[in-house]
Amino acid sequence: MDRDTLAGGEPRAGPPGREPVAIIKNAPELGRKVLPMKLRLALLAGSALLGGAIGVPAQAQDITPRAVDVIEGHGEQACPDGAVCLYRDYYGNGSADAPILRTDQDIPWLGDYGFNDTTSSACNHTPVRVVLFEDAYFEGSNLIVYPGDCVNVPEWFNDLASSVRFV
Ligand SMILES: [Ca+2]
Repeated sequence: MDRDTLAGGEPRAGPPGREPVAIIKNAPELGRKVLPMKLRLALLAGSALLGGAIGVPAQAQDITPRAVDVIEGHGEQACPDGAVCLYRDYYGNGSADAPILRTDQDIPWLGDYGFNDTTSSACNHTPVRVVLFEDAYFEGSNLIVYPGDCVNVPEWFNDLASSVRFV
């Protein structure tokens, strides 16, 4: 699975004033959280596309109402439209199921989801850039993942990400 492609992934300008989003840890509260408008639109667009598709893999359903979840899975198809997905292993976990963190919001501490210093590859299925940071609260060295990209993190960043922010 060589996903090292920029096809369809030209960097687009992110929303200029995206408000910080508080992380809410339990699922019932997540279900009530109001998403930023651009993300809501992206999720709606994704749902509409999926609604018209036949034979879409089960994993490709959108992740609403939960805004952050961790599943066992593999491959780009496990990352729904509107989400950024962090994979424990390279190449989207290869052909074996392994943990995937899926989010449509900033996460200042990936340890809240058991994903600290874990990420080896990532997919960005949102219209905005996301930045993975070496340290919690968006500090330290960082790596940009552009819209549409599914990439292995470089060796120097392997198992380092501790926070993620949409920009
Ligand atoms: Ca780290």
